Amino acid sequence: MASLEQPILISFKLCPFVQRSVITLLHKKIDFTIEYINLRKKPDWFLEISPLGKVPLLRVKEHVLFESAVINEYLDETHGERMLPEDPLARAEHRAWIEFSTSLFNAQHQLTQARREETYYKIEEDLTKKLAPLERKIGDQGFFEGDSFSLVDSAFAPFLMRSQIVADNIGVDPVSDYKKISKWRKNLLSLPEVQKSVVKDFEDLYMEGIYERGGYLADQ
Ligand SMILES: N[C@@H](CCC(=O)N[C@@H](CS)C(=O)NCC(=O)O)C(=O)O
Repeated sequence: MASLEQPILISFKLCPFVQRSVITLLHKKIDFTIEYINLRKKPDWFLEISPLGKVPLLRVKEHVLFESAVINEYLDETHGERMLPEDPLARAEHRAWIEFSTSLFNAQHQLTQARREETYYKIEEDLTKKLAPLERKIGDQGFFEGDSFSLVDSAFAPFLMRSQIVADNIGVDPVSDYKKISKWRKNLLSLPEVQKSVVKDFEDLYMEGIYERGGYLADQ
């Protein structure tokens, strides 16, 4: 049974931002409760406590945290070994790359929605270009930096997981142009905290969403 002190993560099964926080919770081995809501029919209690009407939310005692990057930093500061560097400059750099990961989620999502061939290829080209500075920045040991899992790894893993699913099911894979990111993806997707961060039928749900949207990607 869930303890009253356990944080509660308010979630949506397909949300990459929620997934970032689940990965951090699992990596830190923090006991938590997860509660799914339907974003198409947001419950009143959720709208009352969510300033932006978005998931994830983390309920901690009488507090409600929002914004996945903030939730992750709170979890990091309060549990176990730090997942951000001690040095302020390095830490700021990690935060900047976490912010960058959001732009990849957005591009990835737009790619699944584009209807016209021309729009689709423009988004795909932009997404592929966006990966170039990341390839230059990341290390070659299967993590963002060095040989340990950081909050940056946690932030990018949902994008990398979705890119692998699309590669496996549709054969479209901008990541495959990049050697280090491909290695990073393979390593992160082999980790238990990443594998267990989504529901069991996540791949089917994600692909169903793509086919339901009926964009150009679904026809590849
Ligand atoms: N910057 C936010 C983004 C969260 C976000 O966009 N969540 C989406 C689901 S993936 C959401 O709740 N959207 C509300 C809506 O669609 O109405 C974070 O990092 O937590």
